[in-house]
Amino acid sequence: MRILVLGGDGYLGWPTALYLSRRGHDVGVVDSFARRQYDFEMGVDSLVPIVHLQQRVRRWKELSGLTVEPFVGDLTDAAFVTGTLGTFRPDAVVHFAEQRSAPYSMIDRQHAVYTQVNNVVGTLNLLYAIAEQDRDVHLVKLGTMGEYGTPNIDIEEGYLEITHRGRTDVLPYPKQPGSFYHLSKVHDSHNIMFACRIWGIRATDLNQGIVYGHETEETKLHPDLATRFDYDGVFGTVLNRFCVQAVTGHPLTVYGSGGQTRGMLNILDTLACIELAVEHPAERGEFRVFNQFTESFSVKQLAEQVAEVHGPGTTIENVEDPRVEKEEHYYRAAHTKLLDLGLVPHLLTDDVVRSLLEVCERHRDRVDPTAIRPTVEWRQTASRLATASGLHGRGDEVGAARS
Ligand code: NAD
Ligand code: USQ
Repeated sequence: MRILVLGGDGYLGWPTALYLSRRGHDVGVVDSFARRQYDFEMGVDSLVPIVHLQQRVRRWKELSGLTVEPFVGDLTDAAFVTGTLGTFRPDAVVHFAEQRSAPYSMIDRQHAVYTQVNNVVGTLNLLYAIAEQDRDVHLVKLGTMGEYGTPNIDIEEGYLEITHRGRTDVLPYPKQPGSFYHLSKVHDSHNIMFACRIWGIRATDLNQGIVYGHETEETKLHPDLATRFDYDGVFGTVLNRFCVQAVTGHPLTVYGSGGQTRGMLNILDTLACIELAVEHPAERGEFRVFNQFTESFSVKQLAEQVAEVHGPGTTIENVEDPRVEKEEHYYRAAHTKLLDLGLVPHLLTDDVVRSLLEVCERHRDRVDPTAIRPTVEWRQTASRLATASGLHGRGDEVGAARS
């Protein structure tokens, strides 16, 4: 198949591109390098050094003999999206290309607006390009388990059968997202569902849980093929952060009581899920939703496992939760559809934690200890809201999203 990976310079997009390329697909990658700019803005860097996209692509060709075609541009630029689809003519588009940090979206008004413009407009441009050019292109879109929030009932895969005043229907599952970033994914889901209905597009929304891990079969082949690894208080995700904290002797920063429970998956399973979704496309006009995670853990459980594997001297600190979220809650979410398609999960064993700790140990000299603590507060005071957070620089949000 011809597969276009949007966000192909990112943490998940790059390993996905290599994985699909190695399996015989013709792969193109699209990226604006927005993620690298957030690093400059925040003054942080990937724990594992990453080379630029052109070098990655050259190294992959040299080692595998396979070509991954790069397209540099921004999805909020409609002409670029239309032109790229027209040139590459994909069978499937895997869409990772969004601003994906909840804390980044909560810094201030500018960052919230930037996040929603970047994500929602980028996806809308893509929907229009597919509708105009080839409605058989299968859109595989990365959503998030955080779209559902933490309701006091079981979470289903996208839809819920409801009986109300004697009548029954199957309706989109109610959404209670916890940040302006997570809200952008909800808005995307609605737009994609609507496009499927009116234009007959085929789409799969992958409501992915939190990804951990770093190395894949392909990225391990050469340091130039490594993907990024974020550990800072804005972009680092919880388990990856705890591992960096453990190796640098920093207390593991459990927010609040640590009862927040989330679906998680190994980066290797992200790749497998994308492959399964692409190889089993949605029907024409179908808006299909898969919950993409393999296990659920509370934040406290994750910290305890890391502390136990890393050994004596590792401490856990209950930091006041900078977010507004339930610290203790019911959590049971369905995730059978990808298993039914053949997913064989890689579970979070102590060996997996050990291998993550090894990656962190190898690069510990690159850790900036000042980047570890959380800096973004959901409950901002009125005065702080008025003056914003001091982290300026995105200027006119729409302009920034397009530049
Ligand atoms: P990432 O930030 O490392 O990668 C996203 C890439 O998209 C970056 O390279 C960025 O430059 C690019 N991008 C952003 N906006 C763009 C635009 N307008 N035009 C072109 N390129 C653009 O993020 P990631 O961790 O690889 O996540 C990829 C996707 O998966 C995101 O949509 C995210 O919401 C979703 N997701 C991630 C996780 C996780 O734990 N990492 C979990 C669930 C869902
Ligand atoms: N947390 C801590 N300590 C930390 C960091 C986080 O206790 O040092 C807690 C948070 O309060 C939260 C949970 O861990 O309750 C998860 O936080 P996270 O930063 O690991 O993940 P999140 O903000 O939810 O976002 C990440 C990705 C996002 C993706 C989402 C999947 O950045 O792109 O959509 O995971 S999900 O959580 O299912 O919505």
